[in-house]
Amino acid sequence: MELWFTEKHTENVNFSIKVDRHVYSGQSEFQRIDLFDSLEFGRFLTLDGYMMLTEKDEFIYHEMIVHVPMSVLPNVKKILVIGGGDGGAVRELVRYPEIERIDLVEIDRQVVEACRKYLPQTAGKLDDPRVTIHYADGLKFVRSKQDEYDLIIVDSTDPFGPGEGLFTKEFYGNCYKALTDCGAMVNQHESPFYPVDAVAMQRAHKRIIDSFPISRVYQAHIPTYPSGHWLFGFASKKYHPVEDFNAAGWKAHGMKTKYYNDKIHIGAFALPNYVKDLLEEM
Ligand code: AAT
Repeated sequence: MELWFTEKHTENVNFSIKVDRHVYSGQSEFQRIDLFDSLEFGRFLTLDGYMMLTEKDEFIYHEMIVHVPMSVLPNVKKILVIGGGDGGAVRELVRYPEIERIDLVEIDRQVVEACRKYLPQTAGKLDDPRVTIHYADGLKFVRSKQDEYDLIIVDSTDPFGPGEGLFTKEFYGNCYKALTDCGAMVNQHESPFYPVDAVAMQRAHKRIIDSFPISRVYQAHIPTYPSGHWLFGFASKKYHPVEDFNAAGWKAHGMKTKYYNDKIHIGAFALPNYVKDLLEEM
């Protein structure tokens, strides 16, 4: 019998991946966690039936959420990652020797444990000595922080369930306060394509531009997320993601990447007209 994972992308669109093998299922206090093996995308992680990452395309998401801000902000020493219990963002961050401390705030311990066991490709660097894992709600964690982080990466689930609070005005305001004077926040910013997703994306964007003086959106192609067209937000106190892009500084790291490069960095901020309209029409 064939087994397929299916996610409803809209009422009228299903996205399916043929499953080779069921790997793990668990129900935590917060969500249902499943891992499957597939021939096309390798092992993949879903939460409450929604795709979080696959072995074959996670490099796109994790490189874009990390290397874009890291090549703009000078002197990043202390970082807060909210969500991202799979460890993919941390794996890209620990490649920078200048980073001194990474606080990872993940609400669900069971996600981290499952990824440590079954997804070493992403979780393999969670034991780096610079990383401290806090099992807490990111919304609550940032409330008490002030002038502490050079970069905040919001690697969260979508704006329903446990991730809902990470798309609120209160959360973005607290992130602003938690950042140093030169700091920036990067978040996974949902998809502009299907109207059901675009509404949530627009609402989040409005709240971010109300909270930060500089706010830009950039894009990447992520095959296993709804429509494949995904956005990230770059919200900053001082540095502009394109004007202050330090291509030479980034290249000096000599880092091998599979998606990110200096041309992609600039190009990712060039948005299709329909996306510009969505961002401006609020
Ligand atoms: N790195 C790509 C994978 C993710 S997973 C996002 C993580 O955010 C999950 O492990 C989830 O448990 C955690 N999370 C959700 N809500 C909170 C919260 N309030 N505080 C801390 N962590 C939280 C991102 C996938 C993006 C999917 C896009 N469709």
